[in-house]
Amino acid sequence: MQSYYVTTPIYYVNDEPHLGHMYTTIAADVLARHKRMMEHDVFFLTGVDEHGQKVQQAAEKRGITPIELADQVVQRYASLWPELSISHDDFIRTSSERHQAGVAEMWKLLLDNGSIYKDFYEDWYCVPCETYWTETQLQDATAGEGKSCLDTATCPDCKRSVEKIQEESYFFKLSDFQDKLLEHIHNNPDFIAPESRKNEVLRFVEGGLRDLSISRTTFSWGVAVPDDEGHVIYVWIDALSNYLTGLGFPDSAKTEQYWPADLHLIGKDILRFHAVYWPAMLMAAGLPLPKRIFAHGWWTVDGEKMSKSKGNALKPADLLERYDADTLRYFLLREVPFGSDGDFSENALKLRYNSELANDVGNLLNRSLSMLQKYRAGVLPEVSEEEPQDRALIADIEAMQREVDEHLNQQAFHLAIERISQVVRHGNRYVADNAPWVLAKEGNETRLNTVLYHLVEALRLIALQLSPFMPTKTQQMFHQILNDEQVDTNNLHFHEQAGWGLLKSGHVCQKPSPVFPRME
Ligand code: ME8
Repeated sequence: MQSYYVTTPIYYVNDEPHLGHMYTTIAADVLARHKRMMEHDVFFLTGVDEHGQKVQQAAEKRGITPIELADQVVQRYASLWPELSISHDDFIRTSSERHQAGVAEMWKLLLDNGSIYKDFYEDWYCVPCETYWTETQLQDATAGEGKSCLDTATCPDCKRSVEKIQEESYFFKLSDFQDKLLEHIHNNPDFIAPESRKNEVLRFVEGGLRDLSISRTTFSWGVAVPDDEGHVIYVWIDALSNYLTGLGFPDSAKTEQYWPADLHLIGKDILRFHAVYWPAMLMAAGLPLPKRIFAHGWWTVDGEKMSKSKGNALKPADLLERYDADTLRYFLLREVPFGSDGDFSENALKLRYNSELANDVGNLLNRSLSMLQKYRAGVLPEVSEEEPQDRALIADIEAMQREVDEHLNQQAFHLAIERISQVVRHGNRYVADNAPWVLAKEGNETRLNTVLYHLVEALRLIALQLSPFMPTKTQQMFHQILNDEQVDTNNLHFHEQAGWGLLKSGHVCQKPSPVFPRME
């Protein structure tokens, strides 16, 4: 069986989950579900990043210990993911014994392979980003009003204060990997996506790689450097290793089975860590590189970056009070191409829902099952002859099935949904073109049979393709179409269910009840 290993970033526990964290995790979930339906052996990993100065400071501010803070925030994630129907196979915490042991092993591998040395670090650090900055980088970045980031002592990325640090530190020989990284990126065109992000990484690497400071001595919340307890391993070295420790690295059957990862899904904010530092670490450790890294775009609210200080971060609990999980899942992946930025608006959500789900899918479901009730008492009739337009509907569905898979392999969620929507619109046109009510009036029973059958079977196959996006709503669709309370959208397989004509004549469908009621 082909394996498929997909990951999300592990989220910092300094703060509560928000819309951005939901977004990446929902995207990973859709892929995991789709691949399970393709009968791949899927491993879907998510988790939390508990270490580092930022988390330590957040805990201090609240007057609790870092692990107490981590425990609280972990609870939030643990209760949120099931509410959003997230079907992860494991949840990694960086404070766990299994993770820390794996990080220490990774360190030893890098050390044994000659990629770590001890020196002194004297430069800048941004705690919110947990990023090192050189004087030159700050000098070159503009902070506005003719000032550089060095003048204002602010981070070029997040614009918050940077601090000067001077301490003994271990370094990773990142500079050794510049050519190998460039070669890898050029030889593996699918390694970094989308294209614009790949170019960003290429420009960064071509600009020259400096060795990376990978330990700190001035705080303690992290994994201790093996045999040098005064040093804490840099939080990004610690965090990136989760993709392996989550499999039980160094010695586990799962590492053999699932590594290298098929896909790391991340936001564009953490591209450099994933597309430069992580591959270089893996090369240094002599381990295979992930097959693909996709850095998606950024959600803003009313045009502004979500942040705690602005108080505009969209909280999952508030959203879930107003909208069901499936609607949020659908909207987030439908509204904005995965690599692009998007602005979250409830108006846009309602418009999208009403036009594509209530009007198109909901309408097709309702009118088809209503007509089946009205004209055939809910019993699926026999098809005795097919016209070209019936075959065109089937051909469109079969093409959709192939194309949805292709789009998802490129993480083009919006195109996958758009392709399904095309079939839904085709279905509604088919109703209008065939006017079953006229056929009934004319007594054209043979044609009416064919039309009713095609509508219901098309709906079943539409629901099948939509199920990774909307596992609960499509479960309701299946209940009505298949008249079966037992249908489990966590356990459907294309190989068994995607063929045309699997519904048999004589099958009884339920009376329709609204799955996508209109939103006001
Ligand atoms: O960076 N729009 O954790 P983090 C879209 N611990 N996605 C967003 C977003 C937004 N406005 N805000 C956050 C870290 N995200 C590290 C990762 S991985 C080895 C360590 C999502 O809690 C997006 O996936 O800051 C982004 O990359 C991630 O949350 C950052 O989460």
